[in-house]
Order: sequence, then structure tokens, then C-alpha cells
Amino acid sequence: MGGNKTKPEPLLSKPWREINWTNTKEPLQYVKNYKSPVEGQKIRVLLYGPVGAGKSSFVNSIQSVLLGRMYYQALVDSDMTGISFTKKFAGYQLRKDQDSDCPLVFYDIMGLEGSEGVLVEDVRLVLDGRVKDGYEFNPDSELSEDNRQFYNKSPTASDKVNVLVCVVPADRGPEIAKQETLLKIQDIRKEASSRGIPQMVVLTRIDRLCPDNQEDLRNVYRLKSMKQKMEQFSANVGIPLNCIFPVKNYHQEIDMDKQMDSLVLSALRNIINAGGDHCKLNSSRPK
Ligand SMILES: Nc1nc2c(ncn2[C@@H]2O[C@H](COP(=O)(O)OP(=O)(O)O)[C@@H](O)[C@H]2O)c(=O)[nH]1
Ligand SMILES: [Mg+2]
Repeated sequence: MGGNKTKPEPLLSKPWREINWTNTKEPLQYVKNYKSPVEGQKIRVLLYGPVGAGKSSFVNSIQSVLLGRMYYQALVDSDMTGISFTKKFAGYQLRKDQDSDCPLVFYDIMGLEGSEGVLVEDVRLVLDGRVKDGYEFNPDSELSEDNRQFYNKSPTASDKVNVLVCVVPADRGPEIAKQETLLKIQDIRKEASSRGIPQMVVLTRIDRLCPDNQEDLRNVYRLKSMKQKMEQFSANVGIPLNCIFPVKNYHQEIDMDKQMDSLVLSALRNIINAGGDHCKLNSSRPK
């Protein structure tokens, strides 16, 4: 962690990714106007990652940015105790304003760690659209085909996941995730890859990684330590750097902040585009 540094870190002379920090209107409109490439079909985004990574906070942040005010619906734990909070499988329908929906649904599943974590087998069922809303994951056994209430025997294209997003906290230890978690992430990635599902990473809690980010988020693509963290994670799990997005979630703020919005929108726009591509491909593929 960078918390005990005395001097601020020197900045790269040029940011390695361009972000418009002042005008959030255009990216916001892009998201609000986005239509699914397949009529009547929503883009399903599955968030996964360790407990306390900021999955629920990320969904809340996105919804807050869209509504232009703080939003707290997805459950947020009060600390990082390591005990998973979100056990029930539930989709969160994103709203573009008070009265209308975006063609986007987020699923936020329980953590990946230890005996409490969700099973890779269950994640595979989720990717295939076989798990119905309301199912409570059991870390000891996967959802059985005999479970009439929650097992979807004949999922359609619109039940399937279109984009897989791994959410990881930037401030957790030098290697971000435990070895065990990394292995699980790799297993889940393999399952997604074999189904042609695009994969992204959202790196949260960047304000905790570098005090410089806390001071001014606009430094995020000029800090060497941030770039190193992202490169390291990219190498560890095999996700290219251009699919990794740092964000600071709304967690203690009470007012909206343009810089935080810019990063959230940058991640969201890429998630939507990748998910849309998969949605389109998937619908034209023979069954
Ligand atoms: N400082 C900081 N805290 C965050 C950020 N994102 C989430 N948190 C906090 O981290 C904790 C875990 O977040 P949560 O969304 O519940 O994680 P989940 O278990 O993955 O759903 C909560 O206390 C959040 O307030 C962030 O970007 N910065
Ligand atoms: Mg959660």
C-alpha cells in the first residue's frame, strides 16, 4: 500500500490514456442512448471478484452517475470482513432516469474466496443462463438440474451472460488477489472464453492505493504505481491492459463528482460495447 509515503510520487509527463475530465455529458448521453443491438434483448453483465472488492458499490456508482444523484440500492457491506454478503443471485436493472430502463442488467455474485466462495461450476451455469433469480448459492454443492424452482432447463440467448467483469480492489496487498482467488479467476475466465464472452477488469478503491489519487483523480493515468498495478494484474490473469479500468466508487461522498463520473463512464462504455458485440454475435449464431 502507498499510504506511508512522505513525498508525492513523480508523475509521468503525459497520461497514457486520455480521459475527458470536465465534460461528462457526451459519454453520459452515449450510455443513455445506447440501444441493444438485438431488439428486445438486454445486455447481461456478470460482476465477480473477491468479497469487499466493491462490486455492489460499482453498481451503485453507475446508477448514481446515470441518475445524477447518489443511489444506494445494491447492498453494500459496511466493511471488508471477508464474509460474503450478497448470497442470493439477483439481477439489477439499470435505469437511465426515474421512469425508463437501460437495456442493461448487472448481476453481482458472492465472493470467490475459500469455502464460503461461489463454486466455479455455479458460475458456469450463470454464464449459460441456467440460474434463475432468487437462487441462493451453496458453497458446498452446485445448483442441480433437479432444482425445478431455480434451474432453467432451456435458457434462451437473452438469459445468457454477455460480458464478464472481474472486480478487484487495488489496495489489497502487493499482488491484489490471493493465489487461490487468482486460480479461481483463471478458471472462470476459461469458461467465459470458451463461450466467446468478453472479459473486463474494474480496479476499484484506487484512492486507497495512492494518496495522489485521493488528492486528484486526474493523476490516475500519470502515476507509475497505478500502471504497474494494472500491468501486474494483466499478467497475473491474462487480461490485456486495454480491458482494465480503474475507478473510484462512490462510498463516502454525498455529492456527485465529475472526475469520479468520468472514470465510471469510461469503464461502463467499454463494458457496454463489449457486451453488445457478444449479444449480437450470440443471436446470429446457430443453436
Ligand atoms: N475508498 C474506497 N472504498 C470503496 C470503494 N469501492 C468500495 N469501497 C468500500 O469497500 C467496501 C466493500 O464494498 P462492496 O461494494 O460492498 O464490495 P462487494 O463485496 O464486492 O460487493 C465498502 O465498505 C465500500 O464502501 C472505492 O472505490 N474507494
Ligand atoms: Mg456486494
